[in-house]
Amino acid sequence: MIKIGKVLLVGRANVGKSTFVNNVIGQKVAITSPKPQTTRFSIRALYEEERGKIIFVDTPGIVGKAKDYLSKRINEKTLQILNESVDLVLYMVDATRKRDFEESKVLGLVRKINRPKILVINKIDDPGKSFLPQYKFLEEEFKDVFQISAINNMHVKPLLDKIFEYLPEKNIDSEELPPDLVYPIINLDSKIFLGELIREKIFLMMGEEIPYTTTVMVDQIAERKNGITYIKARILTTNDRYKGMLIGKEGRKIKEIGSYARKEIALAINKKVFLDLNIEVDAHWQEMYY
Ligand SMILES: Nc1nc2c(ncn2[C@@H]2O[C@H](COP(=O)(O)OP(=O)(O)OP(=O)(O)O)[C@@H](O)[C@H]2O)c(=O)[nH]1
Ligand SMILES: [Mg+2]
Repeated sequence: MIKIGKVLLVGRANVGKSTFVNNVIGQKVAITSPKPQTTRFSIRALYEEERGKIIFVDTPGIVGKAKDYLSKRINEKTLQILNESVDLVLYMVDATRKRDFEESKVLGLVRKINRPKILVINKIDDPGKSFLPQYKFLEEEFKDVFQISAINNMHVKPLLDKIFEYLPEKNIDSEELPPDLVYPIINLDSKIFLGELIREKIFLMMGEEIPYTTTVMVDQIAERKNGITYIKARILTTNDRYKGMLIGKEGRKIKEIGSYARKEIALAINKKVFLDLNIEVDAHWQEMYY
């Protein structure tokens, strides 16, 4: 018998949910960036150790006022995930940000989830910008409260101990793992994961609004005879102006994005990579995929 269960991460955008999951697992399974709603769909990833298995369900951050179509759809989809049956909920808040109506909205949603919950106050490594006192009142409502720094793995171990306390004991053989787990190992089927790695670079390297006009489609991954892994991908954006900005002066921007992504992929698979990256205008990709 081992402990095994599903743990759902909920919180507003940018609190550090994906950073937490990556650092606990010890590998990048979800992309992260300083921009809100970097995560666009739920990501299931497996943490394994001698005590058992935790299936973390990372979710897109909930935004207070979803203005555009994409953001609205992401919010709607996230609300559906909150109804999923899980063993435990981690409600993550960001100590470096003021508590505002958005946080109240998320708290309202968390209250409706009828499962055991742990309050996780993240980013306590940044005392200069601490709004910790604003979250103090939540300690009455949540029996278990952990102050952590997901980025530095600070105080994460006691939180993991507590998570395991909540998980049920099961017979491993009878327990099926979800089929849609993200494995950070890149192979010929890793189109979605590779697309995410490229999309992350757009979030990190482009100005405010551009990332929200884009998605990335990986069309082909092939092992070439010369030992090079060939990856063909397209960045979709919604109009020509954005396309121009993504290309940049003399094609510099797209080159930078491609080179950053290629280096990370090459390092991950320990092979030479050729990334054939193009930009396409498709005014309707959001309705197609979300
Ligand atoms: N100082 C500090 N920054 C952190 C910490 N955890 C995450 N961050 C930063 O916060 C930003 C958002 O992190 P993400 O992990 O992408 O946040 P998220 O909650 O998954 O965001 P969405 O997917 O947009 O909902 C990134 O720039 C992270 O580097 C932390 O413990 N301390
Ligand atoms: Mg995220």
